[in-house]
Amino acid sequence: MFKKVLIANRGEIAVRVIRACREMGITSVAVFSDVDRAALHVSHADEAYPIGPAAARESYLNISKILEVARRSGAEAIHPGYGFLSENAGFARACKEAGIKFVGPPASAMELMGSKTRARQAMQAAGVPFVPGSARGLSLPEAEQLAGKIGFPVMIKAAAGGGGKGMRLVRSASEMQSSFETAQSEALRAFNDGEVYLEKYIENPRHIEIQVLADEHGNAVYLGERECSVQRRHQKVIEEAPSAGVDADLRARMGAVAVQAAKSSGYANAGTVEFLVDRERKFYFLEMNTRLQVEHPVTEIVTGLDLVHLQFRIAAGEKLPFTQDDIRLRGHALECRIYAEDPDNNFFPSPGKIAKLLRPSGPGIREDSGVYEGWTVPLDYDPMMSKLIAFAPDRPAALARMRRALDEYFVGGIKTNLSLFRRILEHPDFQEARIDTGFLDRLLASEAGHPNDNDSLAKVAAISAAIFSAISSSKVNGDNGKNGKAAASGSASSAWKRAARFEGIGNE
Ligand code: MV4
Repeated sequence: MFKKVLIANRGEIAVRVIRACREMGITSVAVFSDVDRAALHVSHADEAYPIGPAAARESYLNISKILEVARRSGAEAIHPGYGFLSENAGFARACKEAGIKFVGPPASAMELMGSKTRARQAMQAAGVPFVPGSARGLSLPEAEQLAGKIGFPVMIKAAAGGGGKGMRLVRSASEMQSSFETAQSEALRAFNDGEVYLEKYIENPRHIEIQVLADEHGNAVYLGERECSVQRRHQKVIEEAPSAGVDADLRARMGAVAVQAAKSSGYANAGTVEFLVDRERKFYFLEMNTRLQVEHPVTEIVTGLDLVHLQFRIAAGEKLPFTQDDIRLRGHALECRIYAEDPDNNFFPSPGKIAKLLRPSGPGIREDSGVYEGWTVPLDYDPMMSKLIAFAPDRPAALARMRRALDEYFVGGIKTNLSLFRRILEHPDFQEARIDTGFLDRLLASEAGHPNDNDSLAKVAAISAAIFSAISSSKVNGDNGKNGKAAASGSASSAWKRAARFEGIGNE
């Protein structure tokens, strides 16, 4: 096993990986930009080195700086986390040339999956089902002809895209030329590669992904699925495992395909195969993510495995310590991505100083956080603060735990999307797991013009509580039990009282 590892990332995922290092007896090396000097990952690590200005291009994306720190500190391996350099094949190659182990797949597999057309060709050869369309880049006349054959609506996608970047929905032949030209020029501008291809459009699919693990000796397993349909603008908001839309038979078939995708691409380490699942439960390969994903904890919980430990063991050359038959899924896990953003202002980022932070805990709760009270969330990076994970033996119990944990969660000083999760978890369609990739947009559209007023209600409650405590000699919560009314009924008024007591803590 490695003795020392550099973590080329920041925030919650850097903390997550550093924790695994500590558990495995690996010395951890953090890197930090000028605005991250006091960041949480820096204080968790055994060693920390500055790598430059706030701008990611000059720090967390600066390959030569990071390799220089690896050499200087004597790190034998680099864990890239997610985002930043995690899917950069050039970085993986540069690590190899520097004699440093990249904790991830070989650069060749990253390159293959980075090109959506090359990936489709490889998956076609491997017999993996994918959305009807082209497996290579097209000209406008070719695209028009193919669209006529498979029927509208279709999607034009950038070969170098992924994750929703460089996509265009085309509803009819008359839109084809302008959509094609826009997609092509967008792709050229964003990726320096104008190659576009075409797919049949699947209306309101579910987005379901399969976690795979492969070692460097040709063994691969799947670790079940994650339901990722609750998203906004291609940003996932809530993930869960397992998916209520996947039964044992579908799971086994998707799992076999995902393992096939990994084996046929020479994959190693942790990876995720993304699928669209239509209303008839037909599934289609979409793309493969060649990194550890944000939502990996829900898989860890239902499998009982530690994916980061396994990543290190695989990177160190070990064989997978289990076979497919050893994998058992147990219970249900949900994850909410807590962002410093304003749900009442189009989810605009809301970085700033965290004046007060009360975090949930207790049975069935895990929080993977990258922040602490008193720290200032910088505006230079993705404003995700933490991931709140709830788990229980079944989905209704996990939902109840998540709702309880959200009620315990309080962030003062900056805006967060916490109230959005309460709205989602209260929605009957979410409770019944009637979700697809259109769910959150429909929920937000139905609430447009009815702005979420939880925050103003909380202020009213806080003011009421302040007046109450000023004019009364009893404690703010002194009515609890005295007049026979328990405050734990879960009613709106008890939620206000709780909010007021939380607010009160910060102001006393
Ligand atoms: C699609 C699709 C429907 N049909 N492809 C969006 C992200 C990128 N990875 C692919 N995406 C989609 N591709 C076809 N042929 C619908 C989406 C899509 C989507 C996919 C996953 C999660 C959320 C989504 C939201 C809107 C559209």
